[in-house]
Amino acid sequence: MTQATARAYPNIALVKYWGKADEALIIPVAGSMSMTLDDYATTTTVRLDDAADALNLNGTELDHTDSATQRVGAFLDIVRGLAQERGLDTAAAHAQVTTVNEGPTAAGMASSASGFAALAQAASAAYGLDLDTRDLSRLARRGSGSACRSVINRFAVWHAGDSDETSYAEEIAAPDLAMIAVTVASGAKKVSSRAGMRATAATSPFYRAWITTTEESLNEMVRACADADFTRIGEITEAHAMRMHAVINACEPPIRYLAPASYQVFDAVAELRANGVEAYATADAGPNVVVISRPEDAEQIAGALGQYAENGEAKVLRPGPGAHVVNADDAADAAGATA
Ligand code: 2P0
Repeated sequence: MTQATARAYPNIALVKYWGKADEALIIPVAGSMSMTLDDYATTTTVRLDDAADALNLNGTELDHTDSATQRVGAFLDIVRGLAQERGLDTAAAHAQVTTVNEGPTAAGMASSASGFAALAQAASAAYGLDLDTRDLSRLARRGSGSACRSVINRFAVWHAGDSDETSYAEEIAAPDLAMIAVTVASGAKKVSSRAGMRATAATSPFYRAWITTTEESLNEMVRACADADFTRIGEITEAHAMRMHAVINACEPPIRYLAPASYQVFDAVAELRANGVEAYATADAGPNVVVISRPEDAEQIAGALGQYAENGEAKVLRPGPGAHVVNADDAADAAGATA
């Protein structure tokens, strides 16, 4: 029986993905840029067998009618399609998928990114596809857009492209950074990113401006990374995050992901800057805030921001590896650690 295990980490975007040009292929309206994290891993095993597709998530066997099982099944259909194109005899096989998330699921810590990056890597290996990094990124994108960036080591730019072939992420050089995660609420968010993006495209009057400014922000961000200009990277990151929340807030009916506690963290970060500590804040489709800093300032910033975290502690994160196959012993260790 063929099986493979892979691990991937979430990523946090400095220039965000928010809006699709093609819903079916998950082609975004603009490019984005992110850092892959070194913690909150997803470890996924795909084992081919003759029974129906099945999903075990964090130790719970999900029903085949569960939306997560169906989304994984639809993704496996894409993998089987690739296997068929290559004439592989695995093309008809179903798969048992076992996945363990070490981070909070659906709380803005990008579990769908690490999840589909790990699944793309494990499934492509189990089905015998030998994909290079670009093709693996394209495949992960079909599961969840941001997953194409979690395939990539350290820092990734997702080129929006205009087709399945041209929409993928690749590594870019950037100065060494730290991220400080301030988890103000770990519960699941009320509006999924997917639904929020659709509502924004359909009802936000600022959507056109969002698309244009995102492309501009990405170009500027790529330049700032090439120049290793931390200050500019930070300024673009924070302004761009506020613009994303602004375009989302302007929906009808309004959508609001940030909570009062989130704004307290943005204020505390501004105060740190006023006191000479360079830090900049961003937030995804949820209330949690992630702060970027130079590595040497991270512990001090985490100390200052811990009081805003639900559990009293802000967590320092560093650039991590892209999706990769792991051996069975490592996988058992990961499962044991969360059991
Ligand atoms: C990002 N987010 O760039 C942005 C910022 C959330 C806010 O990518 O519909 O879960 O599966 O393609 O990848 C979340 O979007 O959405 C996301 P789908 P996904 O990180």
